[in-house]
Amino acid sequence: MGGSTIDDDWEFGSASDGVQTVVLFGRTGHGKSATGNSILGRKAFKSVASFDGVTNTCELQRTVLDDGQIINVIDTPGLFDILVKPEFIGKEIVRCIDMAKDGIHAVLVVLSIRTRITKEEASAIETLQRFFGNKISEYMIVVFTNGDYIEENEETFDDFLSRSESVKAVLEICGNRWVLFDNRTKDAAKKAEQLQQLLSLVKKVVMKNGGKPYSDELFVELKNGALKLHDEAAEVNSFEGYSKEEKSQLEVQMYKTYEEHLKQITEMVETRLRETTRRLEQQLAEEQAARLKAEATAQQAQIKSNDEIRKLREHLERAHRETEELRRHAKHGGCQIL
Ligand SMILES: Nc1nc2c(ncn2[C@@H]2O[C@H](COP(=O)(O)OP(=O)(O)OP(=O)(O)O)[C@@H](O)[C@H]2O)c(=O)[nH]1
Ligand SMILES: [Mg+2]
Repeated sequence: MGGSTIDDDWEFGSASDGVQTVVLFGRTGHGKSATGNSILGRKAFKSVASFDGVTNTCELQRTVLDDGQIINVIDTPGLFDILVKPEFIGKEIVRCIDMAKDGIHAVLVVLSIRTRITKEEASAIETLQRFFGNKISEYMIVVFTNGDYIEENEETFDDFLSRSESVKAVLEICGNRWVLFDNRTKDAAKKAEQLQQLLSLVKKVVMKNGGKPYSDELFVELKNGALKLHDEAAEVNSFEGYSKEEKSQLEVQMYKTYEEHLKQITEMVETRLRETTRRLEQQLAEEQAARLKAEATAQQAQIKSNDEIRKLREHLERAHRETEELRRHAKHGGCQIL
């Protein structure tokens, strides 16, 4: 995993307590990096209009809020985009977990309201939920970007919501926590207000989860591996009677073992990813089959009811003809039928 060795600025133990980590998640071009920059209050992440993905790898930036709260913001590439290879996703997930270290306090699901939100967007979020388990939903907040679009088009946010079943599905997964963001605004008051809204949602999520960030065995494995490397490096440095060459050989060996450990975790992630995708595809196929079956049944019922209507109509026409016949007979026979 490129560059994923132990960082010099990694704070162990209590030093990292109190730091909150938020991860930006979403498909390419929805405004993850721009939202990250809005949170940081500076242009730290590259954010431009492009047909291709702009962010190629996970990146961490840090900010200190007015109240002293330290926030780590992790920007990610468009994971779970249709054409992205599982090996790439696997590596980036490991990189992201490695950066988050103690866990994730909030997952910011970024969705642009300028883009049509389709089943693909919803299924990317569902894949994330399946991959990490339902617990991750409790950390999710939807950040709708391009808030300026609503103003330009004199729409209400409810109009936008009512147009898409997929958005409703995403909101449901994310516990209906959402905020509307305009990453292009120059209005300082608006900037401050929307950021405040987002931060108070993050605070709510943190409180609801008892201050415990999201973490699972992957986080633990990665952290343990890195801690081991850190301790071993310190130990080797303290060795007396070893030459510089001997120490550097030991270090090379340590890093090799650590890289091996990372490789194993990446493989674990890839396996879990493949299994998640397989299950999701199977579920979608089952849903599709059930839908087709229901449609066929409804069609048959329609044919049956059309058939019955036709029979009824024939029956009525026959009755009508017989009445006419009787009427004619009665007329010729001198009786009167009303
Ligand atoms: N008008 C407007 N444009 C926005 C807003 N947010 C993002 N954009 C623009 O949308 C484009 C894509 O934004 P990015 O931040 O690069 O999107 P991303 O999700 O990081 O994309 P990738 O890195 O490719 O995955 C850029 O041109 C941004 O300036 C917004 O709120 N309003
Ligand atoms: Mg980006």
